[in-house]
Amino acid sequence: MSNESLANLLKEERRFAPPAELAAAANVTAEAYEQAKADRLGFWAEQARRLSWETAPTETLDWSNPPFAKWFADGKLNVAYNCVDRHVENGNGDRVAIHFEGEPGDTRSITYAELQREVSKAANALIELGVETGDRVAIYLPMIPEAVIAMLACARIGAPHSLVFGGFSADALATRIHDADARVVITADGGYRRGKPSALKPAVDEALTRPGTENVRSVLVVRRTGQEDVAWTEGRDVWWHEIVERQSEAHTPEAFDAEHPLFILYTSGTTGKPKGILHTTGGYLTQVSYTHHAVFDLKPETDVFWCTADVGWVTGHSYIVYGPLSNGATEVLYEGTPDTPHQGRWWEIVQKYGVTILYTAPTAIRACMKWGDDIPAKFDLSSLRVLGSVGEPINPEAWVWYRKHIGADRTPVVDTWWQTETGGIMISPLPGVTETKPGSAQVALPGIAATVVDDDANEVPDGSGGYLVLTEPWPSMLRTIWGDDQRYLDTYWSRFENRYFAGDGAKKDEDGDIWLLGRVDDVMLVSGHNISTTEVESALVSHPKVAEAAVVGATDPQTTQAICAFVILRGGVDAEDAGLVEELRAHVGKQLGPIAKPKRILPVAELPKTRSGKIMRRLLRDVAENRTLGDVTTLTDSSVMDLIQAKLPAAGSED
Ligand code: 6R9
Repeated sequence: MSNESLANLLKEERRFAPPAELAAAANVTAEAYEQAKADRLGFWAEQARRLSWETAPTETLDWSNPPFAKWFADGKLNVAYNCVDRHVENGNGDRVAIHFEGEPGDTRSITYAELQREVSKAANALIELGVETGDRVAIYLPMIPEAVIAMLACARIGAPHSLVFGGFSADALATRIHDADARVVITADGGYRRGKPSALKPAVDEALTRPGTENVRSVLVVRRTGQEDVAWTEGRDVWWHEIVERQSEAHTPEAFDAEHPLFILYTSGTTGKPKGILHTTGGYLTQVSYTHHAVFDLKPETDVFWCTADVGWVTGHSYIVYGPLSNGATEVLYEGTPDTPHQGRWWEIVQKYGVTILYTAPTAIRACMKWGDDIPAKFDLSSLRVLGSVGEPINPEAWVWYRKHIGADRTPVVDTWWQTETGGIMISPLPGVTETKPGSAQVALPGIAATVVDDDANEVPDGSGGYLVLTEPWPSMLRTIWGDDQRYLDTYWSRFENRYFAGDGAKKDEDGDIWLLGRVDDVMLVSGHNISTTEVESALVSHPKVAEAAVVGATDPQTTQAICAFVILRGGVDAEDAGLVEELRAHVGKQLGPIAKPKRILPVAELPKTRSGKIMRRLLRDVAENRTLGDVTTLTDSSVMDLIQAKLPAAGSED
């Protein structure tokens, strides 16, 4: 997109200084940037001292065989000890670790002392099931405390876990079990979603009939919904309450090498089989612990933290489990959807637990905007002091709404950019330091080196766009793709020499602040101009009649690609209104220039999204180009695509 349209986009730019009170007591100040700049490795070595090591590392980074990094390689530690036991030993056993809120309204508050007992019992149960250090354990659970307990139990015994979203199909589960060669699966009879129990165990049973899953010896089943008709394979299936409850509450954690595998997490990518992203122990825990402390300004004695992500997404791993618990936080874990049983459920939870820090995704913020300002206004949200966003570029409209209607125009909003592959937050404002700009993730954190380059790997000047790259290794970086070093090299390190290419387009504004522009695979080419989907979407949702938008480039004989927009309208707007499409096209034209006007605009009721809220543009491209739909196994709700296709008669007629 031209610099002129960037200038347009930034024209309405507002800035928000950190609240004085927060800045005065902030965990991290501007000095951290200086310190890290002067001695990056020394800075990370210091952050590693946040953790309790059985053997303190003397080495920081071993980059002798790039891009295969080793961090803190001669150190030894136990992740579960760091997330649980040490807080009990420090006298904080009575502090609540997790306030669990089930969707039906059942609750359970678990202190650090209880968590230590639960994790120890679960670790002992896994050992009884024959799980040894290094064995992989697949976890396919709803958002219940046992998910966190199971992850920590695996970490405690050095068995890497592989979480699979509860919403994924038996096929997706089987592929992941096979690729990781998992030996045990931990699941539940079901979980609650949208007011109803939704079964999980049948998908496990089906997955385990597929070739490649034969090495699964045991299936450990949590009873959550109490559904009566749970099929049972004797000798393989074990109830959690039967085996875990009878275990000893004592388990001595063993220290593992800093580079011992902690977990594998699959990302679907755009094509091909899912990539098993491998994270290890010491570097990962150092960075998630530090970033959670720095970006959210967590004060463990007084804050109540809530990350609304699913534990099956990397955000749940790093900012429900390992970051907050390593910092001794008190946090909320909520099982269900934001609109069950009513659209104020989240705000009711914030009020009930006095949540002070909320971390969520732009898609959820836009849904709340669509439901109306009056809903959060009914609740007391005055406890909130920091708001975070993750998962997609947040359009300035949603950012401002979030700050105003959830944060009382007072709280900083931190837009955090990172990936499954990066393990922890990489680019984000610091709430006590940065003057925030709606829509921009702004600056690399202390100790992180990110920039924007052109096709030839040259750093672009301020005010221009290109590709986001990371120029130095970081502690929580992926170590490889499980079982496929070559794919690791090809996917991330081959586009630019010695630089990690994140796959995202980005631009630097006149101040050098970074604006994320979406996946480069999604960039559209219209009559010789590169146009980012993010910018057109952002322009569309800045129109008062549009709640959400997804934009794709569809092959077009005249212009190479034509911009095709799918929009969800705000409540009360008539989709049949004859002038609507023209009005929206004109609005985009005015904001970004005539070249960015969508050729087609289609009002729809829903958009296809992954469970982490990312729009699956690939599927919309299939629709816009009249193709059979590709892989839908990672879609939250596959019926959405039928609805969209039905709206598009030309495209829907194919199969
Ligand atoms: C944590 C997570 C990674 C991709 C990433 C980018 C997008 C995430 C973002 C963002 C703009 C942000 N993304 N956070 N884009 N601003 N604050 O989302 O991991 O699911 O692996 O996705 O998500 O495109 O490359 P993951």
